[in-house]
Amino acid sequence: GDTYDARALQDKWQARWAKDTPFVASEDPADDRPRRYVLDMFPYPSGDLHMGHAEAFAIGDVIARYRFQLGENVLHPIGWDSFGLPAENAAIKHDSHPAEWTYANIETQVQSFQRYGISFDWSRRLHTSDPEYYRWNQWLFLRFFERGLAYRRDGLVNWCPQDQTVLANEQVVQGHCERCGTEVVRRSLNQWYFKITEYADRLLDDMSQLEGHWPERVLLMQRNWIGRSHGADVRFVIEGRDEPVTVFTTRPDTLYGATFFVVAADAELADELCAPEQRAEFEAYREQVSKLSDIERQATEREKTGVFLGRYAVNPVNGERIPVWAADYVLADYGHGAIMAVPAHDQRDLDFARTFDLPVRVVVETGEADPAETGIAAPGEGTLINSGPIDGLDKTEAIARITEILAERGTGQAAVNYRLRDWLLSRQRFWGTPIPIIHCPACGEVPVPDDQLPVRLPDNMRGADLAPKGISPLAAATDWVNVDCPSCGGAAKRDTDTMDTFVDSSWYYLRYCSPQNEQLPFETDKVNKWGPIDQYVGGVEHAILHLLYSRFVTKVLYDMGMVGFTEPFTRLLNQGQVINQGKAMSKSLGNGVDLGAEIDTYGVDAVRLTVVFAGPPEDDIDWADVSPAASLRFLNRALKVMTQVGAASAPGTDPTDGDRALRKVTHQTLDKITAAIEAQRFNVAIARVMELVTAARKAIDSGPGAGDPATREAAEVIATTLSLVAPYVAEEGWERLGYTGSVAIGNWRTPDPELLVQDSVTCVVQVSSKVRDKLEVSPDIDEDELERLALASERVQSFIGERQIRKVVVRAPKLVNIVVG
Ligand code: ANZ
Ligand code: ZN
Repeated sequence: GDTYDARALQDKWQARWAKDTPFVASEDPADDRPRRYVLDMFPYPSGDLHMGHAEAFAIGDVIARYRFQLGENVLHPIGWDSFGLPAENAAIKHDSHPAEWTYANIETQVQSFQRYGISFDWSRRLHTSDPEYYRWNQWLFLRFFERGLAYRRDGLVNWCPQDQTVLANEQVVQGHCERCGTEVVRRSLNQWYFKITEYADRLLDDMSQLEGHWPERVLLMQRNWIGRSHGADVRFVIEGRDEPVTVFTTRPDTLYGATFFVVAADAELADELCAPEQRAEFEAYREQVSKLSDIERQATEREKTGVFLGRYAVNPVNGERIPVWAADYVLADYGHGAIMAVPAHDQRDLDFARTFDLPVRVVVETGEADPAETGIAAPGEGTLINSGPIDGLDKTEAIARITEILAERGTGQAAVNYRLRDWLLSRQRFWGTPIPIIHCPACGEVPVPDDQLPVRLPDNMRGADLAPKGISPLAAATDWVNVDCPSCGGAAKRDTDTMDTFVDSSWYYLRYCSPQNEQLPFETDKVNKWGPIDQYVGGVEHAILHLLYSRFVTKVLYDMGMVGFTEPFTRLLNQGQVINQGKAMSKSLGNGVDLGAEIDTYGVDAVRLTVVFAGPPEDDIDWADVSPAASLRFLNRALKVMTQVGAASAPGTDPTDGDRALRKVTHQTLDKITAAIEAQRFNVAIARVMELVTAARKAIDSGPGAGDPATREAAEVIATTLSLVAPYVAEEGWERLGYTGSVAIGNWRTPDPELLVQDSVTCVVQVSSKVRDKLEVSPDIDEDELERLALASERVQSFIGERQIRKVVVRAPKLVNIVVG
């Protein structure tokens, strides 16, 4: 019928692109086109591509294709984040090897991406589960190890009882496993860590480079995650103990208001400080606490619990004895695991004081009612009282002064604290990168020598061999585990844990610059030519984990002299989600939309156009509100215009002879499209292309006609601009317009400034509401300029005469009314 055959176009142009590879980035040193690195967060091969991919990659492709159109040397690579639990769980279920599921899914996604027409440089494809890739995770681990940035220690870790593995803090979402939703418990284990805390300040401070280029909420989430607080460390003597105990406080000004002292119930210190007569009560309490998550412990609405430890601490500023308690609202691994409690000015301390009938002393006059009576603490600003040498000072002055006093007496000093913890790396699972360390009874932790990398995963394990056992499945692979120590040659064992897969994704963007290199993870000169990444596109779910780890690893590599920049991603775009009927798509709701089915019905271009046209890229798309059928009708109109123009004229006709009115529409529309693309308002750009198609249609039907050079010019601009979202229709239209090469490369037009000048409009000038003059002005004239012109008119002046001007009403560009009286 009247509709083009989407599938036929797709097959035709896919074959052409596969042959011509128009999107391969050039490494030729003589190529002096500006380089541009556009990157989409690489996918996990969980199955076929879904609507979420359709949106993210369509948006990234608009950005990449625009750069190709500008004639830049664009790097737009693709790879797969292919280690991880789902593959392993599938292998256990189907008695197979995780590689089978993984690589089959990758092939499916490759096919779908090719059909979807994304402008990838396929020659740089990588998979993190390939030994050729993961050997470099091991190599990096060893460099971190040499620099003291990878270390092993015992620690309380987050343990997912379902997945039978530890989780990084970043993978625990409100007390639950990020992957499976099971409630996370705490376990003490000996594990590997990356020392990200050493980079906390730089991770915070370098955010100034990202301000304005990254979504504000992502920067805020990172800032909160790192959680830098300024305050003081204060040392309290504990009666009967030689060593004083240090507390961290953000409010040293409230030191005179400390009425008790609290130690985290699960800290070793609590156990040590507990007096014999309190032991039974304490141990029962500690047992109860061990069952709670951090989130539960810190929930403000929870009734406060705790036990008196039978001991006293001495306040260093006034010598006052205050009781020492153990409680769960103080966390063992924050600050020093102990606090001075100031119930008048801290709500958690006040709740505790009221539960256990402890004194409340106001030391900052804030103008609030007495916290002891209202139960509401007064954390605000005010003047110090009941505080000896700092009485009368305001909060900021008092903090400075008391910190000085503490320092003079040697009982404290200014301190900074972070919420950020070191990155827990070890995973007790199979499908990941083996940690390249050998444990030798004589030599300790011995790095696997670089020339023995990669430490490959054993390939004879499958199905039930991989079932979670609480220790890594690799521990059972005795042939693999038992090795000679590289240092002394004695019997030794490999580390059996694998790395968190966030290691894989923390540097993959560097590997794309030299993906086949067998000597190095990446080549510094190539990385510095392409990097940092100009535009990164991906979901906001990675706001902390992946982006924080990538920033950290980049900084370490910078310190090693391996990359020349400190931030990997110059600009970040978080696309919204695709939802349906106002809700996230899910099996249980039955509101899933299948990408393959949409493409079969409407074709790739209509689906891509629909997701990009739906709204600004950051917004969610409700599939119930959009119409791929309307997109298809539009594309059909656009192709028809290009087809008719192609039949009526040939490339190379001089447009200056064409219809001037249409030329102005074309150039002004192109100008608006370019501005909208630069501002990442892709939906607006498409709306403008639609207007241009309408204008061209009119020109063919009732204007200068299909053969007019201006109509051809309009049709060519339709092809080039449409190529960012509807590559198949654009290529086909371009060909029908008489061109032989691809429309996609270097065909963006620059609007002619002469054609951007708007025609004039008539402005009526009134004097006290009577029309006295008419002016020809530009339609975008501003109000001041228009008022000046009106008052400068001799006719107008003669009507004003000697009378006084009361008021000038300006309605640019059409009306000025000068009220005189
Ligand atoms: C006395 C005080 C008085 C405090 C006051 C606050 C207000 P951020 O901003 O999160 O760093 N704190 C210190 N270590 C803690 C731990 N391990 N577990 C729970 N709470 C802890 O908060 C620092 C404040 O949190 C510290 O300042 C301390 O309470 C508490 F009017 O000290 B404050
Ligand atoms: Zn040894």
